[in-house]
Amino acid sequence: MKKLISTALAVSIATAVLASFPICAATAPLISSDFEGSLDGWTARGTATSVELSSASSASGSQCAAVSGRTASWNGIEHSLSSGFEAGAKYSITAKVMQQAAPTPVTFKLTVQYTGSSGTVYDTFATESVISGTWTPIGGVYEVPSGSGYTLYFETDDSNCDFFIDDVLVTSANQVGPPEVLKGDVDGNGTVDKNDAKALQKFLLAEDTTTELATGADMDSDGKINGKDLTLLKRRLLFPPVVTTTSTSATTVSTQTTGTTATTGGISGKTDPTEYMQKIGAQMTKDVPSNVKSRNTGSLKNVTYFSKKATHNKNGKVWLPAGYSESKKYNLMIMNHGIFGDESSMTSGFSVQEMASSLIDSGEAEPFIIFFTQMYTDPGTQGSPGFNITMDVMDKYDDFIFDVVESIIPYCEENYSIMTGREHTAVAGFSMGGRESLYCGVIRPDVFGYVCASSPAPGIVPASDSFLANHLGSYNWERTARLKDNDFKIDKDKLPYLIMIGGGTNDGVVGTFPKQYHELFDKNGTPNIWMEVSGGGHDGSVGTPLFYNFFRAVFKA
Ligand code: FER
Repeated sequence: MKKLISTALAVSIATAVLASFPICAATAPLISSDFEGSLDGWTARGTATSVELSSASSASGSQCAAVSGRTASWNGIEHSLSSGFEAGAKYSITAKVMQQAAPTPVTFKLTVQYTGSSGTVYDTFATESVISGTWTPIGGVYEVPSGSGYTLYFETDDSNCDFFIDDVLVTSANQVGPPEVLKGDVDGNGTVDKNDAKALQKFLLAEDTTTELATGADMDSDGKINGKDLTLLKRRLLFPPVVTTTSTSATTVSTQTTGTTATTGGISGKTDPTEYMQKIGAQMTKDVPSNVKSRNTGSLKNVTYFSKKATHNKNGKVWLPAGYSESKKYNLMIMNHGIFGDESSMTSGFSVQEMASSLIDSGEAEPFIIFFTQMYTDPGTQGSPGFNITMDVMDKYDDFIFDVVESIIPYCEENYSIMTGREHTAVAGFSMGGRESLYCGVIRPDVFGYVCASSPAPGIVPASDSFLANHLGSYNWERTARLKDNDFKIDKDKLPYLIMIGGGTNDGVVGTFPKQYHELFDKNGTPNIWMEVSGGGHDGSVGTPLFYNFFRAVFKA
């Protein structure tokens, strides 16, 4: 009862607070398609293309629109923007897209076709890289250029893959008079972050009704502040809108009758990865000379970077080899920890810095710097999640793939003297960090040329083991794993130069899962090196010899 009263009180106060800011009346969306009942005016673009409602997947509800049979990248799904779409006005256009057909990321494009003064214009205003199996938000604010016959459509960059769309929303984004409303900015400080959610929650629980809320608290623009706004704000923090710049100069394309043929644009390499892995595989050793592990001559320091995916700062540690100098250029190694670990976890127990020091100082390894990560990537959590085994937590570990590509590597490029490109970028890790390293290698071979997984944990492909089953009971593994077995097939022209996996015969945590990853690569014809340590457990007994071999071979193909 107390809670009911306080909520009612909070709402009435909230309404009073908002009354001091005139909020423009919310206008009905131009398009709001959830594909639960009908295609809602969406049709196929391209003669061979087919569009239908599907319950194979959905971003919300139980259905989406499925697009198949595309024979060119511009084929897709379209909707006319005939009524209410006015030149000079701004519209927010958002949607979710998903593809399961391409193992490597596909760039999706949101484009408006219209007739301008000099002919047909294809104006792409939002692009998003979409990895297999993940519903991904796409969209932005579009300022309508002068013209006529506007049509909105979804296409891709260089792929003809089948795809799904869901939750398309086109609404007016015009600001009517001051103040400018930043949705979700509850505390009015010009940014949207977890403090806004905290402030709104406090307000709704009537813990703090003295602080004025900014108009951004009214997420759904209904003139009221209630639990719905909090839910929407939490969603907004989980799925930040894609930041796109409204195109000022649209590209005029003279013809699109044949479309663009898919060019994979092969990754240039020095040595053939299959040959390189054969060569290195033959030289593998489990004996690490003790002097190689004896001292660390480099330096380690704490760093903080802004994670776009987590929408807050995250910590890392950077190791620089002895004599590091801005006048030289270094390779970059990303080093990932085990579950519930952090950026300190891999700095002991595996002799990582010691072996890197010794091998770089002696010239046996190409010089590299190491970025020790804290993988957990969650807008709602600072640092590691602590011991908490849920599928949502596993999902936030998998979101590391965005963090490393969008934020960690650019941070290293800005702050250290490193060489860029897959030839100079490696990803390695232990257990959960091995799992994420494999995920990065399989999905982003364009970014990571060298991949090493020590005792990798299960779960990138459907798997159930006692560790998780004990905590979660029965679970729909098929639905939650991000990849399918055949995603372990990597195009010949994109193969990493090294995929090294290690496992111990006495590992009581991940059991034979490491070997299963190796077999999955083999089954898909993807070259890889497997090292089994007899009697090895879930620790450095596998990691140390594996990294020793990896460090000697990395960046040398
Ligand atoms: C699992 C077993 C082990 C799992 C993760 C781990 C995601 C990770 C262990 C570690 O990082 O040490 O089933 O599921």
